[in-house]
Amino acid sequence: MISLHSKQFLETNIKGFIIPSEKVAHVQIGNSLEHALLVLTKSGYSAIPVLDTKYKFNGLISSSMITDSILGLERIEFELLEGKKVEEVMVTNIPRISIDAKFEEIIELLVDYPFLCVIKEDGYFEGIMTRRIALKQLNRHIHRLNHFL
Ligand code: 4BW
Repeated sequence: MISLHSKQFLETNIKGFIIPSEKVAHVQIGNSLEHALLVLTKSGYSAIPVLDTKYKFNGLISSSMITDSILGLERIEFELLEGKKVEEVMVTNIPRISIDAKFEEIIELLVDYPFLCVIKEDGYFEGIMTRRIALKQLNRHIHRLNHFL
């Protein structure tokens, strides 16, 4: 009985649980690092997605990637922020998931990544699946299982 319920949970589609693109703080590839740092600081998130002008997903950028890129020998060279672009600093080698993904796949990935970007086949950005949402659902599932014990 318990294993049947766990299987059902792991096979649940993530569709109803993602944060949709319009609610996700993001920057665009052509933006300056100064703008990106402003968005990161104002939103309060440590890393956010990078999109192109057509809202296709390109990568991720974080505050630490930005500071690292302007780190001089003796000081942080803040004057470089305006001239550098997001695309020079962002990372692209990160997992992407589809809207058809199931909890089984994403829980494994969320061990290493705080959030996963949900991308359509044509590259358009659909939203993110966060560690918080996944843990919340897992917690609900564990508490439901307790009723069977
Ligand atoms: O502004 C915030 N609002 C709320 N409600 N929670 C926040 C906020 N900032 C941080 N948190 C909490 C969340 O629980 O701290 C965790 C770590 O944040 P992070 O990574 O290091 O900025 C948050 O965990 P989470 O909800 O599982 O989110 C995991 C990561 O997903 C965040 C951030 O990089 C990204 N993220 C989440 N919501 C986002 C977002 N990026 C852009 N736009 C969003 N709406």
